[in-house]
Amino acid sequence: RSIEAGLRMAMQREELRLMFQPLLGLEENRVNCVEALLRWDHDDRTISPTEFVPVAEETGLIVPIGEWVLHEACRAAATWPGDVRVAVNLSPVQFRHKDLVGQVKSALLAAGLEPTRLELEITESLLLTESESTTDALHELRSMGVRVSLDDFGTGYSSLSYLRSFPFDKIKIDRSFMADLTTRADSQAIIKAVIGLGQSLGMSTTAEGVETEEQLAMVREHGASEVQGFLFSPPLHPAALANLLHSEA
Ligand code: G
Ligand code: G
Ligand code: MN
Ligand code: NA
Repeated sequence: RSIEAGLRMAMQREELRLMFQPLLGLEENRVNCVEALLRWDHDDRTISPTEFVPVAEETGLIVPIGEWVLHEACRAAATWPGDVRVAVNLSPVQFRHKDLVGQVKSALLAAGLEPTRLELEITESLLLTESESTTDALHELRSMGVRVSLDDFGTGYSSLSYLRSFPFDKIKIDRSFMADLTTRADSQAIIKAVIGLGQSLGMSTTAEGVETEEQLAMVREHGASEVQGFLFSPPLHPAALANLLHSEA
């Protein structure tokens, strides 16, 4: 397929880049964490990861691409002021590669970044294929000080059992729950319950997809730790993100 052929060349042609979306910590009222989001500039357009990550996963290209993302994200975070963390999305396929832990270590070392400034976001689908080596890798990363977040929470199967399978640092509540938050009592009840669940388990909670003041007020009232969404900021170019962080510092 043409996506596959193009993707094989994308790295050497330097067509991949990262955008950075800041997350607002509600207690501190500042940016504690920034999510790295991959983009592919190809043939005069920018292709979203929802289009090419599945192809990259099928072909195994996600392993070198994911390694590039780790290095690039850590390198950027090392230039940010203060102790702002960077969050990197990991594909389940990267866990099947035996040296994921080594890749993470070398990205941190090359950038001179403390492990505590890296968060790894994994989805429930990773744990669907859960094997001992996956949880071993997660435990090893976490013992180094790297944080681990459960991304898109609430969209997969048997979500609750995943919370028992690994001590996540953070639960990111899928943005589909945000869409009708202000009009549907059931969405409100679910958000409130998930935030409470996070609190009882000692996990922080991020509300994704916050686009309106009403949604912000509601998740704040229910005690979410952090918000992510277009209301606070869309994904930014690296220089714009650096400016925002320097203006806060
Ligand atoms: O930024 P955007 O909304 O287009 O991202 C769409 C999806 O792609 C999200 O689910 C996000 O988690 C995923 N994604 C973004 N960057 C990366 C990346 O570097 N690696 C992987 N595996 N997924 C990513
Ligand atoms: O699956 P993941 O949470 O990693 O996806 C992050 C994606 O969500 C990014 O591609 C980003 O562009 C998108 N996103 C971030 N904030 C908002 C928002 O407020 N509304 C919507 N619809 N998408 C958002
Ligand atoms: Mn994510
Ligand atoms: Na998400």
